[in-house]
Amino acid sequence: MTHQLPELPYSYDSLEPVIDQKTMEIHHTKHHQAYIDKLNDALKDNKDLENKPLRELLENLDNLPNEIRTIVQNHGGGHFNHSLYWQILSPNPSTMPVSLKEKIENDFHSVEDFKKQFIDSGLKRFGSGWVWLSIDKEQLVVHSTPNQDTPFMEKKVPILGIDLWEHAYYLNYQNRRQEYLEKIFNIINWQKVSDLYLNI
Ligand code: MN3
Repeated sequence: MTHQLPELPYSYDSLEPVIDQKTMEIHHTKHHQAYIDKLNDALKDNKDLENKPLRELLENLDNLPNEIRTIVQNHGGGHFNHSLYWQILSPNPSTMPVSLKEKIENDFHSVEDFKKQFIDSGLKRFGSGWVWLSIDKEQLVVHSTPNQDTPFMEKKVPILGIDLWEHAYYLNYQNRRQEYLEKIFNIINWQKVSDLYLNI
């Protein structure tokens, strides 16, 4: 079983004006597909690894053969991170379910404080990477990772991740990463984030 590009649960133009159609189409069919192709290529001579769930590979990078470890970290990470990103966006964003809201208020004082910390963390990530809301033991935490590194590398489990690579926002926002991060809060699928939180 090789890894495949997941279908989006909405059309490429449906996240406009926050994310434009062309960005979505190139991001999904070119960038995400390229991570999958390179991941599959790295695993093709190792049937055991090819059949393992992606998360298991990413949680145990140290166990991989030296010659493919970095490829799986970069391209397997890219596949995982983008698959999560598509899921937690929505053209019809839901309100935040109560249990998640209470957990955020408990761990960040308020939803507004969480958003501020999240945007700040995204702005402080130098170069390309991701900003996350993850579970660290029992605690919700905001953090960022470089490149396509996943929170699993820090023993954290992500429930919300935003792509900070310029390919995710450059056509609309150019150098305005802050505006992209602020606007993207209008299209978060909080029901999905909550499902991930409850099923951790
Ligand atoms: Mn990307």
